[in-house]
Amino acid sequence: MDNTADTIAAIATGTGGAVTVIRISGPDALHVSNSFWHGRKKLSTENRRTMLLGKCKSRDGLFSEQAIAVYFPSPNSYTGEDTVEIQCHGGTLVSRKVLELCLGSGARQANPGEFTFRAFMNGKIDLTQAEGVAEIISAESSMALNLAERQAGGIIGRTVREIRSALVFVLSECESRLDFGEENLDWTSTDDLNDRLNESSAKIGSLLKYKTEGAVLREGIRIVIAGKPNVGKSSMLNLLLGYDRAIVTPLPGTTRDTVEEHAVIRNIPVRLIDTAGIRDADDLIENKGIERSLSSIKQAQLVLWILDPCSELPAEIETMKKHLRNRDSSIAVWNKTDLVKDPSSLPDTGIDTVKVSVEKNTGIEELLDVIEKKAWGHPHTEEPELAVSSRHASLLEEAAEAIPGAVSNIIGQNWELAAVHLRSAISSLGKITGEDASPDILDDIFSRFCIGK
Ligand SMILES: Nc1nc2c(ncn2[C@@H]2O[C@H](COP(=O)(O)OP(=O)(O)O)[C@@H](O)[C@H]2O)c(=O)[nH]1
Ligand SMILES: [Mg+2]
Repeated sequence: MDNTADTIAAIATGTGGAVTVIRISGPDALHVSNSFWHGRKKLSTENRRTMLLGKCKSRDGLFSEQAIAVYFPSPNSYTGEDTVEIQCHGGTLVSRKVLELCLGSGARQANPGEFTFRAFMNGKIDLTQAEGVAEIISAESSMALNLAERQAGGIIGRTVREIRSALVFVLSECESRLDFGEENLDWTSTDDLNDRLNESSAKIGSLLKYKTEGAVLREGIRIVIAGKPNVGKSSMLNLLLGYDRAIVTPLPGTTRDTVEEHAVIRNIPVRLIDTAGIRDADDLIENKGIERSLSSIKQAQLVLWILDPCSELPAEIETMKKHLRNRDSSIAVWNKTDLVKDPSSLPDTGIDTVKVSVEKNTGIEELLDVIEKKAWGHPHTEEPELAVSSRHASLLEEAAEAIPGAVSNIIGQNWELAAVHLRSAISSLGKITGEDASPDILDDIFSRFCIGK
């Protein structure tokens, strides 16, 4: 994808819409477009950024379709290059034919993410913004969307560049002391240098506070619904999904395999996993299902352990404790509280507990509150300012780890070693914004985009 000298074209919209947008970007965008698009006015600098009505025509005259075209001259376009966007009737065949006209007139089919890659190469956006664009497309909740939009707007890139330029300043001071050590130039004091480094560490720390937000919103969490047979696990899955996915019967042992579905709970993308009820069973298939339940519990980030208040209570709690590995990431849920006279008299379970009735739809909001709190690791009433992705977080951590070494070597006037630590931190930060990103990193990031983006 490193060739940015040619002109690329792609269908930029999904199939099935009423209108299709075809994007052409590169030095020959105007020439390519004018060779098949014909209107009363030609696409030109005089008519830039104006919608013009015309037709896309094949040379043999067999294909002719009405289309609107807009010319965005470089550098004021998404890619920073000369760009033309053509809007034609939706439909796979029409858009395919218009794309073929582009390719027949000298453009090349764009690779996934290539328009955004060019925007990055041309300095229109940094790498964090490009990643933000991808996240806007894949956002699953309005919170994830708002945060992705903020990232695409450059909020993370700006902060990282500020930190990086503070480190670059300190590095240049260390290097000039190395080069001109004897000449007693007008140095910045070592205290001042270290103040700048400590301030940078603090800024990195405040970005890293948003690591959980990033992981939860981007990767979501796995919630396993477990418990003995017939306690209402499948009923709970159906309730949380909002539709009947799993079979619910009064017969114990109905769910024999794990059932996995995707949902969004309070803005958090989740995979909900309903499991076979855990008991000593003679049935081979049921036993296989129980094995799967136990391994699902091990892989879960959160377990909802459903308890039946009409059963043998101490044994019910005992089974739960036997199978739960991490009590902090588990919630005990007394279900069927509609069947008990006094739910407040139910015994203590030793872990966070909610009382609900799936049948009567009571206590569910409280359950969602606890799920939300456990997912974020803390109460989360407002939308966070940022959501730092795991790629950014690990590079920020690398940078943060290098700074104390720089500080101690500056105190010891060990300029050479201080410079080594600083260069390492600067390079980690540069990988976030893209100044220092290797072709591998770029390929990996842009290949996740769709064609036409
Ligand atoms: N009274 C009452 N019955 C419930 C409630 N939740 C589920 N049930 C019933 O309990 C039985 C077992 O439910 P199911 O979801 O299949 O349990 P699972 O075996 O744990 O998956 C079904 O007959 C449900 O209708 C509840 O809150 N109250
Ligand atoms: Mg079930």
